[in-house]
Amino acid sequence: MSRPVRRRPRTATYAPASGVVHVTEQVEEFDAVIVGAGFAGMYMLHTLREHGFTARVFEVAGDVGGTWYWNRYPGARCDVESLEYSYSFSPELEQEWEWTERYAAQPEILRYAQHVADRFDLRRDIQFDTRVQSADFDDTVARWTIVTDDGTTTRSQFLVMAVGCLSSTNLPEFPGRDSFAGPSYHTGKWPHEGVDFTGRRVAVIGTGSSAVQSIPIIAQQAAHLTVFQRTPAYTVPAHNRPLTDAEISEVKADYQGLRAANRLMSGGFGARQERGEISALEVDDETRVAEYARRWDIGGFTFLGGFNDLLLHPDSNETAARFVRERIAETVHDPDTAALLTPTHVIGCKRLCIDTGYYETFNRPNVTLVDVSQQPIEQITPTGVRVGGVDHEVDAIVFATGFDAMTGSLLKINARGPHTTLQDAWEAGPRTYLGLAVHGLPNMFTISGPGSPSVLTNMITSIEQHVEWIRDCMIAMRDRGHQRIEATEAAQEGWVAYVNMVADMTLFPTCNSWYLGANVPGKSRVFMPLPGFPPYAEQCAAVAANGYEGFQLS
Ligand code: N01
Repeated sequence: MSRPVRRRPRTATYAPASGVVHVTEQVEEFDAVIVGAGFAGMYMLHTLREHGFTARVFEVAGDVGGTWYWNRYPGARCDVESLEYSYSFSPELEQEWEWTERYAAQPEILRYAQHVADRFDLRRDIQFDTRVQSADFDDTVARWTIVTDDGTTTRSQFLVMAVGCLSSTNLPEFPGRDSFAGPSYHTGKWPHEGVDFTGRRVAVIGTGSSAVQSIPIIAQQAAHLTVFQRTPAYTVPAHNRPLTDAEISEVKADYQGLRAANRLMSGGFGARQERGEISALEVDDETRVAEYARRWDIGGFTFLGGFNDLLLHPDSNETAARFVRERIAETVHDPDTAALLTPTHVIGCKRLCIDTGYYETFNRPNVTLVDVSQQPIEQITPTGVRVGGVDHEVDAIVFATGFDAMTGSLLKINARGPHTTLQDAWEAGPRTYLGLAVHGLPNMFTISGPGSPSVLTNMITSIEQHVEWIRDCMIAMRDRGHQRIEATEAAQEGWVAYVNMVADMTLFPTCNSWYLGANVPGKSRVFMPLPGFPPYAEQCAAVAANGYEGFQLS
């Protein structure tokens, strides 16, 4: 394993002037500074180096892995199958890595990221434990000046934001939150040494994917678990299991074929399950229910793949929603609890959860569900959580309250272009061209930025497509002697209108999801991801083929 870049002592030179000794810093300069060493930053670094560019990665965490470095809560695992949630850029890597389970757990995915870092000797160009604070673009020389929290200044031609879509935790300002006397945890910043809840009374606040995965495991450990639910989740069984040698061999025999097929899927994954090409309303009830039952038994996201209009037509969607509601009623013994767990919104409008024993957990005698949809959490007290005047006493609180998604981590960096800051440019919500660039911030790229398919896809498929597009753009600029690239305002406006138009054709904007920023009080409501990977990838390729249409190059 190579050694990571350490925080360096500043090298000082002495420049006497006017009889006074000044200290000036030697500033290191790179072709690109990359922010973040998750799957996006790691591949960006690797491919830039392979193509003769110099790059430095800054990463807040102590090692690679991004979301898989931080999200160590009990039960954390990927909801895209492990054979598909992996890099495709290296056939050797594909062949040598062995996944053990259908859905990989967090420790295994982190080991994979660490293996990639070792295999491609990435750590020598990554500076860990370092936060990028600000980045200023000097238009006279077309260079970014980047300041990190170790007080160091670095310069680069390009700034690549690989900060992740779900990396800035959302911890609501519950009244009295900091008065709680016991330990509290956020699922997205879980202690590395793990937490033992044995014999303790635990509160989990939230019922999104992180809660759905952790609740069944915490319930097995805790003396009592109280779940505070604002919106019930739709969740489909994972049917996780060990992978067999036969299925691994079958995929590895034509891995690139599977990758190519996945790139033709709307979400960039799932090509091994066939997709229904007709409306849910074109078949009779019996056929439809049989199809949902078949897919329920397979498990995972394929549940929503049986018909082609489940996220387009409310009546079609309702048929799938009804199927899940019936499973909840069948599974949960107490009718009041079952009713509370039953969602009424459009299924898939908030990200579908994939679970192992979630609804069954509410049959346990040590689990209580508290509805906070009508009466919000009133107060966190030193001894628990108060709702509607009732104190629920607990020894520990788990905030499974999600993330300031897609824009949170980008806006924490003070990025300043010649005439605007990113904060000002996005005051009314994120605006990008292709989800890759922002007018007013030249030579800056965002990997899986708002306005690109990103979180609606297998993230690694989207990351690879963006990384390769950015790399090819940098190569084209080098070949043509260009120093500066900026998305035009007109191209950006056109793209924002297009993303809104596509989103409005779907049912996605109909509920209060983090896709819309609705989970963070005060955040602008803009549907951030773009549905549909294949047409998007074609558009990006066409932009490049047409000489980076919509960008100004000089
Ligand atoms: O976060 P979430 P998450 N009072 O935003 C509730 C990915 N992921 O960390 O729905 C009370 O989904 C909130 O309630 P509501 C995946 O993309 C993937 O679970 O806003 N409750 C909600 O129930 C996922 O979608 C995997 O009404 C409050 C919960 O907290 C994304 O990350 C695993 C509240 C937050 O749910 C985020 O998932 C985990 C308040 N003030 C995560 N504020 C897999 O790969 C928020 N809530 C499987």
